[in-house]
Amino acid sequence: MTKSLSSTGQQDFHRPSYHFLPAANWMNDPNGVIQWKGRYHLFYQYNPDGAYHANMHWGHAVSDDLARWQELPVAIAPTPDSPDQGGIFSGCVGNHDGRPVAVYTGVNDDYSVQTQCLALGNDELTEWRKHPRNPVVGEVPAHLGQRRDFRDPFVWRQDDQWYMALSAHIVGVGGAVLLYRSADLIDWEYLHPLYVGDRARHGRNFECANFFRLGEKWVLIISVQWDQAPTNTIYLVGRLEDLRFIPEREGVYDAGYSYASLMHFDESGRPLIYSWIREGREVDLQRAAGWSGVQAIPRVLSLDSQNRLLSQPVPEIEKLRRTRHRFAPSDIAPVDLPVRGLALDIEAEFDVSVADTCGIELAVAPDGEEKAAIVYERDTGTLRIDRHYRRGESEIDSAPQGLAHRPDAGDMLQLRILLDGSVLEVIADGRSRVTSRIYPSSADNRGVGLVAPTALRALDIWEMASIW
Ligand code: DQQ
Repeated sequence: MTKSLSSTGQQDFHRPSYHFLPAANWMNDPNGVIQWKGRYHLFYQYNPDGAYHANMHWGHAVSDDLARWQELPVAIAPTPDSPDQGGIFSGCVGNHDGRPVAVYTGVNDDYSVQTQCLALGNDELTEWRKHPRNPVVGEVPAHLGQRRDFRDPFVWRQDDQWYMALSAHIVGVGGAVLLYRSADLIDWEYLHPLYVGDRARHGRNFECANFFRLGEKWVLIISVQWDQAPTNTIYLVGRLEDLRFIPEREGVYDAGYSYASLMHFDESGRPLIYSWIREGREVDLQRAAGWSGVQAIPRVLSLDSQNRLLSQPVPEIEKLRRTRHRFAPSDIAPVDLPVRGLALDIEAEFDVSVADTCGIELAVAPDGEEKAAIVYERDTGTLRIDRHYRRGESEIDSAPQGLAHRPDAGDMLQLRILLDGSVLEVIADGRSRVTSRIYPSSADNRGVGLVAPTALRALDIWEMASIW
C-alpha cells in the first residue's frame, strides 16, 4: 500500500519539477492558450477546493519563455444563477479586434446542460467579464439525438469570419465535430458537422477538437472517449471542401495519459500544442498528495513528407538542461549507466536491426526490481512502456502501454524522453507518442539502464533544473 507522502514525511518525489502544475489541487485540460503581447498565457481546468474533478474554474499561468511558469489567481469562476453556475468547462481565447475573448462551455450543476459562453478579458488577461448575452450558443442541434455532450469550443479566423468547432457525438453513429460561423463571436450560425467519426474506429464521443491549417493541409486533433478502452487522442490530416473536412490520413496523437490537447499559433506563427497529463493512481492517492494533473511540455507541431503529424518539445526547455552525460557506443558495456535522476531529458538513437528489443530503463530501484522500461520490439514493431512495481499496487495503473511503430528506412530509432517525477513523455522519431505515469515506491529509484546496449548508437542525458 502506498502511503501518502505527508504521512511518511518524505519530499514528494512524484511531483514534477520542470512541468507546470499549480501549487495544489486538481488541474485538467489546458484552456485558452495564447501568446498575448509577448507573454504566453495558459489557462486550465482547475478545482480550487481540492485534488478532485469538481467545481471547474479556469486557473491561469503565464510564461515569458515557455520553460518557467508563474501561477496567477484564478481567471474565470462560475457565476451563480447563470449558464455557467455548475462550472467553467474547456474552451479557448480569441483575439477579436484586439480584445481577448474567452469562449468556453458553461455547465449546470449536473452537467446535463452545456452551452457556449463568452467572457471579455482585460489587457493582462487577469480580469474577465461575462458577456450579458450568455449563452451565445444554447441550442443543441436535434440531429445529434443527445443533449449532454456539447462542448469545448475551438475558434479560428478564416475569410474575415470566426469559425467554431464544437465537440459532441451523434447517437448510434460516433463522435462529431460541429461547425459554426459568426462575424463577432456573439451571433453564431450552425452550419453542419465538420467531421463525423465512425464509432468502431474513432470511439463513442469526441472532446476538445482542434482544427487548424498546417501548410497545405488541415489537421483535426480529437480527444476520444471510447466504449471500453481508456481515452486517447487521435489526429486526422486532410483537406477542407465546402467547409467539410475530408481526411486523407489518420493516426494516434498519443497512446497514453496525454489528453485534451489544445493548440495555438504563437506570435511568430509556430503551431504549439499543450496537453493535460492525467494521473495513473487512484483518486484517494491523488487527494492525499494534494495535487492532481500536470501539463505536458508544450510541443511544436509539423507534418512530415507523408503528412504524419510530428511533435517535438519546444526548444526553449533546453535552457533547463544542466549536467550532460554523453555516451558513445564504445563506452557502453554495462547495462546500468552511471547516471541517476528523476528529472532527466534524454535523446537516444538505436539501431533496431541489431537486437530483438532495445531501449532504456528509468527510475530503476537499487535492486532492479522496480523500474519503467521503454522498449522497442522489432518483430512486432511495437514501442512499449512496461511499468514494474515490486508488489501489485492495485491503486496504481501498471498496465503495459504501447503503440505500433516502425522506424523509416535505415533502422535507426530516435527516442526523446522527458522524465520528471511521476511523468514520462516518450516520442519516437517525432511521430509516435506515449505518455506514461510512474509512481516509484522510493526516492532511491533513480537508476538508468539500457536494454541491449549493443544496439545503442548515441545517447545524451541531461539532468534538468527545477522551474520552481
Ligand atoms: N474536460 C472538461 C470538458 C472536456 C473534458 C471538463 C475533457 O470541457 O470535455 O473539465 O477532459
